[in-house]
Order: sequence, then structure tokens, then C-alpha cells
Amino acid sequence: MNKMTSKSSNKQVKKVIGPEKKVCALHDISCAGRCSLTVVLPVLSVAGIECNVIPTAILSTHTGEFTGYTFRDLTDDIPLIADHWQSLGRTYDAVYSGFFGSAQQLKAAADIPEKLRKRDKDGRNTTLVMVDPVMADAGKLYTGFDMLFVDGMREYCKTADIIVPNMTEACLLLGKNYDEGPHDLNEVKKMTKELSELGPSITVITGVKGGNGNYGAAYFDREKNTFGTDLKIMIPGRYYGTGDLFASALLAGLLKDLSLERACDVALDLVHRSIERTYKTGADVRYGVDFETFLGRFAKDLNRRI
Ligand code: PXL
Repeated sequence: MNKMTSKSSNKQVKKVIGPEKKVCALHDISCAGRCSLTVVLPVLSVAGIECNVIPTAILSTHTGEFTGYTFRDLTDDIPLIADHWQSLGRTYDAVYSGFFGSAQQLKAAADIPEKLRKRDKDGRNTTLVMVDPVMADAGKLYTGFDMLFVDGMREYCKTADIIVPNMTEACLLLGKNYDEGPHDLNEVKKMTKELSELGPSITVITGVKGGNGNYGAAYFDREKNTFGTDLKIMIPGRYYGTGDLFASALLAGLLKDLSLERACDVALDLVHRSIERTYKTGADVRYGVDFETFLGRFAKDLNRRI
């Protein structure tokens, strides 16, 4: 290779390779039953995003439709892990939280975005704080949660830039009665706006049921004043871990600079295909959805500019 060629190819490499985005993920490890960190990690990794984890608890399975599961609380470790990273100078493009085991854990994690915040050269904060307020589904609180936890989660959401509740969690955060649906999309739009009045500039509600057996997400961006829905044909059944799958895929899209609309679309596509395959294979739904099959396609979708 002559000098000229080697110089120009170096230039090209510099243009293509930038630093990886880095996420701090605060979720539990449910050792079996694909949800929380066993979903968050592969989804962010396939997107080319580095994911460092602060496990909030270790359970043998998630808590839905299983009995006899183990639960090791890691509240004391949460600030210690963050403090160590801070001492190493670790900073993150996003701090993304999901399942917390107790209201005390929410308090133990409250200052983590501050400890791990990334700033640009002008000192402006560039860390996206995403909160998935995991606590309920299908009109019911998950085992172990009470209204004190809901109050704690509402406070916790106030410091987020983006929250991703399902319909049940959105109702709890807003103090509304749960409506099984089909949902009035004008009412859903109002809910996304009311949620943003808590603090987050972007709110995305999952588990929205439109008319005609459609099912999906509604999103609102306060700064752009945009609202939209993304709905697909509903597949019968209850699918664990799909909230985590959607939120992780959405975060990946946003960190890859997709628009909110496109990031929702790519995330919902991954969730929908995974549910469809799980339904068709007749797998035990307690163990989560077959998303692995679609990770390659998801990674391509993230890089496709349309
Ligand atoms: O997918 C949400 C989730 C996460 N972690 C645990 C859960 C659940 C939902 O049931 O039980 C431990």
C-alpha cells in the first residue's frame, strides 16, 4: 500500500468509528424467565451500546405466575457500585432503570444520575435518564408492591427525561382508575401530557389498546409538542418481559439518534415479532418471549435510515 492510500483509508476509519454509547442499567436479574437484565443486556449489546449493570436484586425467576422464587435484595450494593464507578470517572450516555424491589431502593438509587452524569465540553448535561416504572400490569400491582411504592415511584419519575409506563402503571402514576380498554386515544393523549407534567419531557405509554383489536404504544414529546400512536394487531395472551424488551429497544433507538417515532416503531416491531413467534411455537409464556431470533433484524433496522 502506498503512502497516499494508507492516509486516505485512515481518514475513512476515523470518520466511521466513534466512541460507543454507554448505558448504566439498574434492573434486577431474574435468572430464568426472560425479563429485566437478561433482556436489557442483549438488546443494548446487539445495538452496539455498552451496558454496565447495577443489579437491584437477584431472583431465581420473575414474580409473575411463579411461586417459590428466591429473592436477594441488593439495596446496600447500589450506592457502593455507583460510588466505585464515580471514583473511576465513569460517565454514561443514559441511566436506565426498571425493577426496584422496594421504596428504600428508589431512595438508594435517587442520586445515581448525578454521580454518573456525562457533560459536553460546555458543561451541559448529556445523560438521558430513562425510567421504566415497573410495578404493575393488567390492572394489578406486582407481588410485593403497595401504594407507598407507587408514591415513591411517582417521585422518582420526576427526575427522568423519559418514562415508559404500561397502561396500568400510567394510571397508578396519575391516580386514575385502570381501564382495560379499548382506550379512547384522545384520553391516552391527555394521559401522556399529564405524565409529562410530572417532569419527563418524553412519555411513552405501552399496552394501549386501540379499536379493531390493535395494541401498542402512544408517545408524547413536550418540547416538540408531538403525539403519536403505534399500533399493531393484538396477539392473544399475556407475555412477560415485553415491557423491558420494548423500553430497551426504544432506548437503543434513541441513543442511535432515531426519531422518537421511528425508535418506537423499531421497538414495537421487535416486540411484536417476538410475541408472534412465542404464540406460534406454543412456548411456556412465563419464560418470556422469543426475542433472540429477531435481534439481528433489530440491529439492521436501527442502522437503516428511512
Ligand atoms: O418485566 C418486569 C419485571 C421485572 N423484574 C421482576 C418482575 C417483573 C414482572 O413481573 O417480577 C422481578
